[in-house]
Amino acid sequence: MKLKTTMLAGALLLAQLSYGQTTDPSPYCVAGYDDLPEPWSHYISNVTLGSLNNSTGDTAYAAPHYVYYNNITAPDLRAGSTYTLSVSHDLTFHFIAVFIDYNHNNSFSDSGERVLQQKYSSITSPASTASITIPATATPGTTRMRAMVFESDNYIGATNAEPCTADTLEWGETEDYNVNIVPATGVNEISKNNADLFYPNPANGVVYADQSFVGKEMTIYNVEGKVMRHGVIGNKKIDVSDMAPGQYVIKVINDSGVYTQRMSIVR
Ligand SMILES: [Ca+2]
Ligand SMILES: [Ca+2]
Repeated sequence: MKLKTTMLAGALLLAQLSYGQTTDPSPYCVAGYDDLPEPWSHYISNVTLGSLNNSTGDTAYAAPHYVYYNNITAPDLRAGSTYTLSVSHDLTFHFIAVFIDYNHNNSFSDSGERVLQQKYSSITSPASTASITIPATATPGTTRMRAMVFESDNYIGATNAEPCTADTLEWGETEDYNVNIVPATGVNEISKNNADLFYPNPANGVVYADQSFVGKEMTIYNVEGKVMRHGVIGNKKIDVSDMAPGQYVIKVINDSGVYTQRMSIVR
């Protein structure tokens, strides 16, 4: 009996090692399907984004067709950079949608977090793609992404797909992933200059702005995207001694476009 128990435990451990993904979406909302009034398969067969390339075949994950692939290496996605997202699927459903919880509040419903969506009439290819730009204010670190395909008579006429199924959706598949948001390097994505135009970086009590920014409007965000400072840059010397140590993003609109730079304050 003990041997059997040990063998069973070993088999379970092996299964976990081999198939470490989970069917528990928490702390995110439920996103399974009830297969009612009768089973009808819809599936995601591949998700590609950066170094992520996960093929899962032409059948949905076991009912209720939700799986979180938390055992796959998360692709690095740099804030401010643009990537091609591709989702392959069958063709007979109502919606495909992908969400990324950029601000880490355990909800996919914030503005800008639905990064791909196609509705029934526009789904004519077995692959849906979108060019997505990671917001400069996206919270760095491990970040949840959710891909869904579904068909549901309860959802006909809806304008947008929602990230939670709440027992109202009939047929589909949902796949959750981790992506890793990497802070912008502090290099201007738009400017032709390659150096920090706010310096030193990391800063302590004072940040100096490039002369071209004097008189321009500046916003400083924390890593959660909250505005910490907003105003016109009066002179080159900006006092940040009242700001807590941490990571920030400085955004300035000057004559040549929008400039963003990741800035550390250390003491
Ligand atoms: Ca799949
Ligand atoms: Ca969110």
